[in-house]
Amino acid sequence: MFTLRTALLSSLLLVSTTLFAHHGGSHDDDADGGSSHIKASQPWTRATPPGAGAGGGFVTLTNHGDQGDRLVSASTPITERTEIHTMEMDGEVMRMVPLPGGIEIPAGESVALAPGGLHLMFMDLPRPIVEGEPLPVTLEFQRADSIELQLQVVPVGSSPDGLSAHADQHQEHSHMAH
Ligand SMILES: [Cu+2]
Repeated sequence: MFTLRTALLSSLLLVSTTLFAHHGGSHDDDADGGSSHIKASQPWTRATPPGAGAGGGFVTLTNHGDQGDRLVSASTPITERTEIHTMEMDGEVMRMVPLPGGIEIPAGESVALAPGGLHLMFMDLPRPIVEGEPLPVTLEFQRADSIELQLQVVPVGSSPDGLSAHADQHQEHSHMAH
């Protein structure tokens, strides 16, 4: 019995050591030839009011490579349906337009997904997006390795500090989504 407990303890220690190593940041895939030329900055989303059918996701993507690339899809465990959208004026009305081909990210350039423009759209939400509970999202690219993000969740209708708010436009867009 004592031996068994010791063995269990050792394997627990082994597990926590492995986890710690990952958190320590010494783990870097860039070194082994992985294509990580796309960097993501300030990923965020808004909390959704109860009953809202959809939410938008925002992030700035920068292509540090010397070839163009493309964001082809995004996914999150919260829903099976995540789309890539943009916003266009249709007469007086701002409408969202799905981009099934994704978003081009030219070499050396940054593309901002932001309220009132390009965004990720989390559709058919089975539960609200909750303030303070980071939302995991995986981005898939044509060339670059996929990126896993934790979207900061800000209160309904607001934007993270340092970003100008276009809350009215996106609010209207959200209503049309359901
Ligand atoms: Cu949308």
